[in-house]
Amino acid sequence: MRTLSPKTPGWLDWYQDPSEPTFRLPAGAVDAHCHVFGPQAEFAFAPERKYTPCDGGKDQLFALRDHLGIARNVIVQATCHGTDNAAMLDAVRAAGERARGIATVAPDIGESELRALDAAGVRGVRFNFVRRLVDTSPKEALRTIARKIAPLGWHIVLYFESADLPELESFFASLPAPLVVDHMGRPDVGKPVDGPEFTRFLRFVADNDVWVKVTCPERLSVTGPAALDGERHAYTDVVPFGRRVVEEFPGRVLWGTDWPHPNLTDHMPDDGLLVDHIPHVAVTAEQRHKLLVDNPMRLYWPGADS
Ligand code: 0GY
Repeated sequence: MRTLSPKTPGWLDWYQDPSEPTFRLPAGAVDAHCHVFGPQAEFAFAPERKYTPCDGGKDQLFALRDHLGIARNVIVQATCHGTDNAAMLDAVRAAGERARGIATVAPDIGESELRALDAAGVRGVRFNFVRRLVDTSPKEALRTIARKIAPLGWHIVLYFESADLPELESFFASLPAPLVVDHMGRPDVGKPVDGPEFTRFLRFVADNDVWVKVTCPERLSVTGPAALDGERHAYTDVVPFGRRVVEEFPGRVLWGTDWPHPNLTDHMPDDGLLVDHIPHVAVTAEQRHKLLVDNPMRLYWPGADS
């Protein structure tokens, strides 16, 4: 029997028994950014991974989906599984039409393998530039992947630190597929929302018709999960950033839980509280319907009824 690797020291496991959100998600709401970790006994983690997480398999993801009132998931390949998409694909298949996938692939991937991924429900690839997660992100290799996936109508999910956008922006703009940015481009929320860094990000989004995931307040926040005035209102320092993106690009924003929340070191979010963050960033019913239903359906389930 294979020996299982121990979790990374200090690893925080996902939140047990998340609270019931006060905000009721609209029918058909999509969690457009979540992962599965293993379970390790069934799906080995990649040798080149930068962390070894707790298990967070499909059954636990689907239980959270049902608890929060989510209709569908987009399951994004996590770096701990490298280019072995088996755990993600198993989860997407098991969910039937209720999930889509984002894969990580190598540049030498063949057309038949890409078509098999498409048939299984994959709709994009993820390019990761976060140095603590990947050793390298060679642009020529990524360009090759982009050229191969574009004919399938897939998109490219970009994960990068805000400080790296100036260096990466022209490369991103040259890619031949729609772009989707994780976690609002990871702004430094200690800086002003009107400051040069976030303004540059918003211009990049506008100029290139980029989609933005309004995700991970728990990852970006400095003030943290402390409730405001006893209300279920956490991560308040992230609100102006999320609100700005939703106001400027109402038709190209997506929301997600980021469950099982890899690599958080100070606290693990109550996923119920993350749902209650939504009405603070999408303040009208129309904005919320676009964010949670119309936009992800257009990108991941075009033509389907929500
Ligand atoms: C996220 C964030 C992180 C990790 C990954 O694939 C991953 O390992 O995405 C992170 O550590 O910032 O998007 O879930």
